[in-house]
Amino acid sequence: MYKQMKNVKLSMALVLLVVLAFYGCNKTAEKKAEPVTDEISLTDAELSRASDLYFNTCAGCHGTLRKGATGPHLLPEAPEGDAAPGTKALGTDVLKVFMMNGTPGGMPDWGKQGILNDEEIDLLARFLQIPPPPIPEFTIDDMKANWKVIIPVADRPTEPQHDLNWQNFFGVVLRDAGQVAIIDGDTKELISIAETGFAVHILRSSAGGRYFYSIGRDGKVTLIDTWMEKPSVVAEGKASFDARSIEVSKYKGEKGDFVDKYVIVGGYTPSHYVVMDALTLEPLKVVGTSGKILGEGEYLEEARVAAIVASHKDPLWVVNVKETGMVWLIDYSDLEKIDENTEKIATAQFLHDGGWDVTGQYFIVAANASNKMVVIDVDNKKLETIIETGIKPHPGRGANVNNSEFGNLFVTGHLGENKLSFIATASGENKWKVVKELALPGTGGGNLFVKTHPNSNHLWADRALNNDVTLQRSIFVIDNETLEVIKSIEVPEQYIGRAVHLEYNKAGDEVWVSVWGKMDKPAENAILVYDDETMELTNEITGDWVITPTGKFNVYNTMGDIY
Ligand code: DHE
Repeated sequence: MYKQMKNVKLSMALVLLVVLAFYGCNKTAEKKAEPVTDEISLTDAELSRASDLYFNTCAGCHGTLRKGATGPHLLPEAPEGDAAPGTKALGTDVLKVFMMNGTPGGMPDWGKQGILNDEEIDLLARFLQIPPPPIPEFTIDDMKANWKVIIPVADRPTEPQHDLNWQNFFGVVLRDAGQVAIIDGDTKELISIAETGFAVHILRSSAGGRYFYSIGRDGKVTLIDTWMEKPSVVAEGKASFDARSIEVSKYKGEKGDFVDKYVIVGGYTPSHYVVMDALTLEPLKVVGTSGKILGEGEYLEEARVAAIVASHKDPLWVVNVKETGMVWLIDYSDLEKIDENTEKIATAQFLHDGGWDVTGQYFIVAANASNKMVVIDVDNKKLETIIETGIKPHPGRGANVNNSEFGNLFVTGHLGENKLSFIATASGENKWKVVKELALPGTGGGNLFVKTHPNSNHLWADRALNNDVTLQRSIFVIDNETLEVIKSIEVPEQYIGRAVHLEYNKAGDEVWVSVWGKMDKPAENAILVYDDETMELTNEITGDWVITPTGKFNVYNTMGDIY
């Protein structure tokens, strides 16, 4: 059972649908049905297969334990007070209809899309009517068994082994290839390709910038040394079966020097965080994140770790626990006391992604299924405010726009509606007010990421999850002064895929965009570079190796949290 948690292999189409499901599911059930009385039983082989299918297609939205997150619960009996009926009350036929046709609430039509066949739908419909299997353990011993130092610290170079401008390197996730490409931002040449975990989700840079850390959906962590003549993986480990976030320790000051001492990995399954040695990835500490909703409600075993950021001013990580809606401020200065030195702040449920305001005092994070943005005053370790912005905010790490009328603004887009919200962060009467809402051209939401740079007058936005094929392939440039769209750009027609994720170069005069196409058609995938001022396409990075590019991370901007 759950063998695929250890070796997940999803097709890109499947994952796109998981994403659509995650962001589109409705927490209330749409249909009622006659109860079924037949006893459901599955053979061991069926149970194992159904668990894998569920993990790949449903868990992101409904949770591994099926208690519901963005989507409704999928438990045999409805929990008390929950509007959605139990799956036994819905019965096999109705569940099959949902999986075949989807729902208006955003559930994908898995069957019609050909992602699940009739037999798989039937198996899943029966599986959903029996209690969910427990989440298997993944202990520190399992982590140690998966830990490997490939090049010991003593054997690594003490200075860069190339003359390249490594602070302007880009690490680009080649998602379905399970690789990360290191590209020279000056020449746009490929420098090396590192083998990483399955479906790498994000990269983060070490505080000094030398290393890239990657985290895969399979919980695999890799450490890439950009100082090597050919940047390569120097250590690897595994933190969980399923993960999305990773960050280093960045603090140096009176309380000690923790720069690049520790790395923290957030687990989706099981729900925990893991602290590792930042230079070797040796697992040092595991702390479970299960807990009560907002600190006092129902106890949830499945309380997944979403975004993590590191303070530059204190030995602190900000860890967002999705289902419980608790933001944990973790003081890592004494690993023995890390749990007791953690401040847990109740905010809003379904925390997802976010970033720093420009001062580094506030961390602003989406509680996406609650349609809220949560602001944490990290300096003073307290909840600052919660702002209603729109349907399913999705800032990525957000963008810090400087505007002469409103001062500093933090920007988030929304998945569920066509809106960018500009939130004033500077002191004054507008502080934490949405001072501008901007609709992008065309209808529907689907914006995933926004980005700007201190040296730029522009904000760039994608529309990767819009239903319209033209909008999916388009990016939009907004003037930071007028806060209006000044250009819509469709990627060249030979590239067939979604235009996703934006990243500036170190100087802030170029913007890189991925065209996330099919895995078996590299010629339709590309990394495109636009001049920020003229908004013209200047470079097309292509090749057999450009397979499903998604996130891109410039060393300088990532180490400095510049966005
Ligand atoms: Fe992401 C960030 C979770 C789907 C690309 N994604 C994040 C973060 C979380 C998250 C918690 C914040 C990490 C941090 O800052 O520490 N993402 C999830 C999901 O649970 C979800 C919805 C479904 C899933 O099963 O994974 C999901 N994400 C996607 C995608 O489909 C994307 C577009 C492509 C992919 O890799 O699968 C995608 N997510 C990204 C990227 C970032 C990210 C590029 C980092 C943005 C940045 O600029 O830092």
